[in-house]
Amino acid sequence: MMIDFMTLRADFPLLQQKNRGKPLVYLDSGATNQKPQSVIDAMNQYYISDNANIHRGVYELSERATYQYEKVRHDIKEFINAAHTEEIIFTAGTTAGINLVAQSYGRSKLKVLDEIIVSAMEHHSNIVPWQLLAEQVGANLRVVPITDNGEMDLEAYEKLFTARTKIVAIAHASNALGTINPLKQMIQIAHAHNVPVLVDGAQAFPHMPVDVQDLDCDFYTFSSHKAYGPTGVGVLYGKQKLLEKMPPYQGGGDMIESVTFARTTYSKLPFKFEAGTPNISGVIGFGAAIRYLQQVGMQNIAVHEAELLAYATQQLVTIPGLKIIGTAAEKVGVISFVLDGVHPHDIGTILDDHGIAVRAGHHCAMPVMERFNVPATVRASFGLYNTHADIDALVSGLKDVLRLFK
Ligand code: 7TS
Repeated sequence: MMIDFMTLRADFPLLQQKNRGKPLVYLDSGATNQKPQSVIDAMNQYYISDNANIHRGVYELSERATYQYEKVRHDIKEFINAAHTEEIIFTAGTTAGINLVAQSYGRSKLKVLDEIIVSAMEHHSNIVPWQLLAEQVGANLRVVPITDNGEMDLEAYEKLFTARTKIVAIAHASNALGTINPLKQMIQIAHAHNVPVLVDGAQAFPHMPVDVQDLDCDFYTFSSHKAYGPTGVGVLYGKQKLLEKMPPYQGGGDMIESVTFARTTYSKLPFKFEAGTPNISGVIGFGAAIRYLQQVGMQNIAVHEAELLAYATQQLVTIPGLKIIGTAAEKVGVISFVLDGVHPHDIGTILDDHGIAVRAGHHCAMPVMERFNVPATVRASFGLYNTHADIDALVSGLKDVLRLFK
């Protein structure tokens, strides 16, 4: 089905506003993206008519809330093609999912001198939880280097495996470079060494179809707020046979079967990993976001954003002194760049005056900045609502930056 992306913009009420008196050009979807009306409505409707705690009330309202919450779990299972609904754990976001795996799987499996493979293009949330684990158990991190164009160095990756390697944690797509990693190949290599792989899907899930069985990843995490849903909610997918053996990460209500001071037993999956009252309205909002993504179609989104990326790249390279950081063959709609003689923060501030929202900084990927020897970059990142006009505005804003600084 052909989708007219121009008309989809009208689904996002926030995009109709001005920024510093100019029409808002929102190019920071990598940080968080805007929400369609249907997501906002679903959350409002939940509070207007269905709010109750879940999994405990015998009354109709609680049953309704529980049904809606569990339906989203089922819908996400279908959306990412997981084998079982119990493999979908609701979390607070990508960061929470990675910490869960590091502390539950990692802490129970890793011993002194064991090794964790991460890459040099990871977001801090796929580095620091592993460093914390490494400190706790006496393990070490091994880092996959990246090439000059921002791709994973696969030869080096393969050489990092030793008998001590216990887990690999890699991004599906880099938030600072845009690189889409050759996950299937990387997972096959890890599995050949009997090592499980956690995928940080934060920057891929909103942009392309994801099939966890086809990837054969062991864990896959993502955030709702980068996928047109609300903040404070996300998913950890894990293979059932791994999740079943993992100890609970947090204790509390809803994750137990019975509690006595002598002995507590835990709930079955997925509840074992969902202690306390979860973000019910957030999950329901995320469910509406998934329906929205299904209506537009992930393949359509991938094609639209690839076209935007090609157009933006072609336009930006015409700007004198502009250098794109991250020129991998396969990229999501993320362009990081620096401009000769102008600090990225100054570029961000001038663009803001033009109504353009971009991110300037290290993007929570300081090792990437170090690798490319830059203090920071400007990053334009796209969502399904972006158009050529947004990119034209960016280019015109950058020409103004040049006028002011030269
Ligand atoms: N992993 C990647 C690759 C990310 O890009 C981010 C957030 C996270 C993990 C953490 O996600 P969270 O939802 O738990 O915070 N990235 C960004 C960004 O690029 N700009 O702001 C947040």
